[in-house]
Amino acid sequence: MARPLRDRFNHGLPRDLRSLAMTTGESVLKEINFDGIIGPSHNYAGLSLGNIASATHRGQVSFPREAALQGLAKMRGNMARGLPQGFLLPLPRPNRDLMQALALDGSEDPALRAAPWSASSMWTANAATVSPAPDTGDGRCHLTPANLVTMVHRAQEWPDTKRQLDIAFADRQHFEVHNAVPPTFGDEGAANHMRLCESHGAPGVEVFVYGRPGGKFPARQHEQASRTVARLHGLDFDRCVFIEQNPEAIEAGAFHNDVVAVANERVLFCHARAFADPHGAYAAIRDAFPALELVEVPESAVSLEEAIRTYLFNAQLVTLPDGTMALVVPSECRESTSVWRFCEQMIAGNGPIRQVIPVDVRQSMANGGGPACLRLRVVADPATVDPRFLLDDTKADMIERVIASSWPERIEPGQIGASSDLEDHIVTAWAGLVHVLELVELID
Ligand code: SUG
Repeated sequence: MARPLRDRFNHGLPRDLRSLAMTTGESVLKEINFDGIIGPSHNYAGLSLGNIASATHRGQVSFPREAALQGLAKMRGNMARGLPQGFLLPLPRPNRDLMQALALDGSEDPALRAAPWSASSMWTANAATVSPAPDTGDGRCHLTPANLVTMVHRAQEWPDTKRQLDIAFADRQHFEVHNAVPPTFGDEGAANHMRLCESHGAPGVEVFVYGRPGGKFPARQHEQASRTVARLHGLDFDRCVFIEQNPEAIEAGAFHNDVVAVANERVLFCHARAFADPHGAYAAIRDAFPALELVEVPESAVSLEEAIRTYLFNAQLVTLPDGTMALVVPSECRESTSVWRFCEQMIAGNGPIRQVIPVDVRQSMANGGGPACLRLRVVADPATVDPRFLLDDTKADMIERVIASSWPERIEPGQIGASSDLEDHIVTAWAGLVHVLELVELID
């Protein structure tokens, strides 16, 4: 007879003992941000319905080299702040398998033709959902790539993303990498997942935020996808919270929860209109995690529309080595009167967020991706991760040289899906990066 599911997960250190071990201060688990290196095919094809930035910039000229250098500068900034930094590589584009699967012959809608060229894997917050070892039944860190089924240009990502996760987190003593959940249930990964904990290495409460379909724009995260991920990861359901995103927020352009909320350790920083039933959501989170420190931004201080336009909440809320918290926001926040006023008042008060740091990721922002979209958080011992995916200054210099010398400077909308010169350029640039990073197993 098959053992009960819970037993099969319980071959690691029991959760209460793990909790004790974590409080001895010997935890080597750290939050590592894995940023997506922005790929050489970065373009504005306007593929994401419900993503206002993507729709607004549709048809504009893109600047892949500048985009990738902006992303790298953000990584360097966080490294300089003493934060562990990793990266994932762009996925190979154009994707010939998808071109074939869509039977592209030139007669199709240009948006469909652009899908195999998309550089959307840069937004690694959508690469996977990650449950760190202290939260899981078997005491290993579990990762489930997101199926991203709602958008065809994103649905192609997960098998290639998994290929990288399988290499980066190959150490089966410490990691488990699952397949994506079945495509019936849309899953957008960490963009709809938050974690509250006393410290990154301590057991956490995982918060899954789903949308309900039926509105003007697609609700991309299905509740059953969230629940499936929680079961796959062997989470304790008493330490999970499932809450509904506010349909008004989705209608206003918050196609992912991380556009209206972000959490770090004890802190949840969110807009008052982020959740369908905010008071019910806060109560449920507090019930599971009584130490919650809520920083809620009222509509009167920053409207939902302005929060979405500036991506105030699509920020990296990080714990600095001195134990204080900083919010790494898009530079658009600095330029908004209401948002910046709120930030200044927040810092002047005695709340948990002590610094607000603007960063320029405008090329990504124009497609709806802020600082938080560009990173996947993995709590792990860096020594257990394949070092080829971890960044240091020397490697950052190497990556920068490849980008500066081989990424296309600009892409005109008409070139996407049409120019064989551009295709050669993109393929060669990508292969150059893969070689420099000694990850040739990613080449077919
Ligand atoms: O899925 N944009 C992405 C942005 C993802 C942001 N991620 C998070 N919030 N975590 C998306 O909508 C634009 C593609 C285009 O128009 O070419 C795009 O896919």
